Amino acid sequence: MSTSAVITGTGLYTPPEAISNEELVASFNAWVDLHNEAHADEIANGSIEAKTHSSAEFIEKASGIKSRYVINKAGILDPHRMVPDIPERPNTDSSVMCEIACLAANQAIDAAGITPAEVDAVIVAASNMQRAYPAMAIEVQAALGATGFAFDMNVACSSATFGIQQASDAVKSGSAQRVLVVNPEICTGHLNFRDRDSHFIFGDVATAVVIEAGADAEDGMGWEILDSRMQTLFSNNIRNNFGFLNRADESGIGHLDKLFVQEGRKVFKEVCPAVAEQITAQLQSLGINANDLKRIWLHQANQNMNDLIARKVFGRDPAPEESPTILDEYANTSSAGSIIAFHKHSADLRPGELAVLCSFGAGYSIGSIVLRKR
Ligand code: CO8
Repeated sequence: MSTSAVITGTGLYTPPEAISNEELVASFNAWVDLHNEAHADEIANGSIEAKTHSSAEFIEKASGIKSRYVINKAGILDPHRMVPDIPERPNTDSSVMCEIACLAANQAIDAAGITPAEVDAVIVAASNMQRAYPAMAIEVQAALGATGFAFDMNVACSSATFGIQQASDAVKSGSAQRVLVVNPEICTGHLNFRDRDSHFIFGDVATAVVIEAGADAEDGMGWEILDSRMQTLFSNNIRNNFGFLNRADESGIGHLDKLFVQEGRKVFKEVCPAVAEQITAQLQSLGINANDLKRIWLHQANQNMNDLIARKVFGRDPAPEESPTILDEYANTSSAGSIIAFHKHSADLRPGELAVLCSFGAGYSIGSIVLRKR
């Protein structure tokens, strides 16, 4: 593995519809009132507990989220439905996940200054795949007109950074020359909009990056991948039991564990120190001082988490531009979050400047990539 790997292009697809905290809370509270009215007798005799209203102020204070983009707004906000309304398509049409993946991917391919046919590997790396098979990546490969091979992978929120490492290894070993890693995240499909603790957390988006062998990348273009570190630590604190075996036990069908469930406080406490330690150890082993970093693009799950991690890494309060936030506008978009921050807040870096791209989440999984602007 002598050649280097370079990120030469990024892309971002943002759905046209957005839901503010206020809109989301109004719909949630309307559902709570309907629910409590329908169960007034059981609530009065103590057999069930009344549901409690949500609050836009709580959401912004606890998470930093103000709004989120979604594939379908009306279905989510309808208090009688609270699920996105995304009609199934015939197998002869592009699937919705493939469609948004291609919208991000084509931008990344254009930014890299290559043609789709020059891409010889496609990795769809995301938390929420639309179906079991054929792989989403193979549908994306065909829709783009890419060549070579394609596969899906899922490491929840760390799917993008783990995918970039796979791509980097592929170009370094020569198994591919130009790899597209694409992260279509339709998180609202697996979010329980009737759960007060988590109904505000996620949004929908797609991101993409192109990784090329250094020898193929135009001089002065893109970001050299100096180092990548991946770590996984098993935890049940972020879990979703949806899967093909659900039908083998009818008693569990429709239960809430088939959607996103988390112990948010535990995640916060356990993941923040592990992320800061990983980045710090990585920088030390590369002989890089944290203050030589121009930027860290962190996973976008919670503003308080990011503030804490950035403070631990830099050993001081970083300036807002050193650790950019997109969470306020996009909410948590799982694997896409750090890539959105990278895509939107990287154009001002100059050749030679150093930065870290880092994700963390379910698994637990932590991926950190040190980049140098070419
Ligand atoms: N409105 C008003 N009050 C509320 C609400 C609400 N919506 N929700 C909770 N409260 C109340 C609680 O009842 C509690 O009240 P009390 O103190 O009286 O008991 C109080 O607020 C505090 O509750 P919490 O302790 O739960 O609140 P926190 O301050 O911990 O904030 C967070 C909750 C925001 C969830 C926070 O814990 C957090 O962000 N933790 C980290 C989560 C994280 O990073 N998770 C990563 C998950 S993403 C991932 O890995 C990808 C998974 C795959 C994608 C799936 C797509 C669907």
